[in-house]
Amino acid sequence: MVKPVKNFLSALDVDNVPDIIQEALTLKADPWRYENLGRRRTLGLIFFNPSLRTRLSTQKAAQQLGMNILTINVQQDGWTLEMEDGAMMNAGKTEHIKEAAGVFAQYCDIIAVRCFPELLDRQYDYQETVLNKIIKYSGKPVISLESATLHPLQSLADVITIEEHKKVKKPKIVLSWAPHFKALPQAVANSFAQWMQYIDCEFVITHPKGYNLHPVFAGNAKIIHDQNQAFEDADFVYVKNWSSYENYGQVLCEDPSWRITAEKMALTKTGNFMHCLPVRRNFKVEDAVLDSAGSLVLQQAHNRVYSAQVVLKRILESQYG
Ligand code: SN0
Repeated sequence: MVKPVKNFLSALDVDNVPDIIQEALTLKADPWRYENLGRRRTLGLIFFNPSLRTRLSTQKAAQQLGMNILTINVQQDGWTLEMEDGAMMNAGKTEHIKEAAGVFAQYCDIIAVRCFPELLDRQYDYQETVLNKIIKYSGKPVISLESATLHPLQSLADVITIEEHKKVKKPKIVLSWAPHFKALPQAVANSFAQWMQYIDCEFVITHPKGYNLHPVFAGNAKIIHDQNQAFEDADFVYVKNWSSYENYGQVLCEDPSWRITAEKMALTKTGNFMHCLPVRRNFKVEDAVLDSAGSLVLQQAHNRVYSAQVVLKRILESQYG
C-alpha cells in the first residue's frame, strides 16, 4: 500500500523512492491507462516565475489523467500579492495571499505552484514562506513546481532517467557546480542531492569553496573540490550552477575552468551528461557535450511528464479516490 499523499514538496513526501520510479516507468509504458482517474477534477498551475518544461510536462501529465487545467502567470497576469500577515495594505500590493490562495482553492482540486527564492533573506527562503502560505490558505493538495529550496518533480524525473540508463547496480553519480554570471537558486542542486539519499549509488558533489549546500540536503555526499578528480569513472555527471548558501545568494566564483568540456567528460566512464535545462550553451557547457550521444537532457525533459503524472495519480487516488 502506498502511503496517502496530500502534498508533494520533497522526497520526504514519498514513502519508497524505488517504488515510485517503477510506477512512473509503468505509466510511461501505458500513459493513457488512467485517463478517467482525473475526470472533472481541476489542476491549477500557478507560476510566480518563468517555465517551459514544467508547465508543458505537467499539463500533459494532467491531460493523460483526464484532468482540466487552469494556469496563471501571477507576475504578468495577476494582482500584486502581499505576503505579510497583518500588513497595512495602503500602498503597493493589491491583494493578500490569504484571499488569492483561498480563491484558487474555490476553482481547483489540486494546486501546483512555482515560487523561486528571492535570494535576499536566507531564512525567508529556507522557511518556504510563500509555498507554506499557499498550502495554509488554500487547504488543497499542493505540488511544488520548484519552490525556494527544492525542485522535486525535476529530481524524480532525474532518478527515473538514471534508472533507465544505468549499466551497473550502484552507479557513481557526480553533481558538479558550473559557472554562471547570475545568482541562481540552490533548489535544483539541493533537491538532486536529497533524492540521491534514496537510491543505491555512490554520490559525489564537486564545487568551488564557499558553495556547500545546506547539510540537510547534502547528507553524507562526498565533497571533492577538484572537479577532474570527481569526474573520474563517473557513470552520470549532473551539472548545475547555484549561488552560495553560506554567503547567501552571492556569486563567489566565475572561474571558467569549471565549465563542462568534452575533455572533462572523457574522464567519466560513460560520458553521460545531465542538466535540468535551461542551460547557457558554451558559457556553462560546451556544445560538444550537449550535442554528444551521452547527453541525457532531452530524456530528462521527457521524463518530466511521468514524474508529474505519477504524483498527480497518487494524489488523485489518495485524496479523491
Ligand atoms: C532556474 C534555477 O533554479 O536555476 C530553473 C531551473 C529549472 N534556472 C534559471 O533561473 C536559469 C536562468 C538563467 O538565466 O540561466
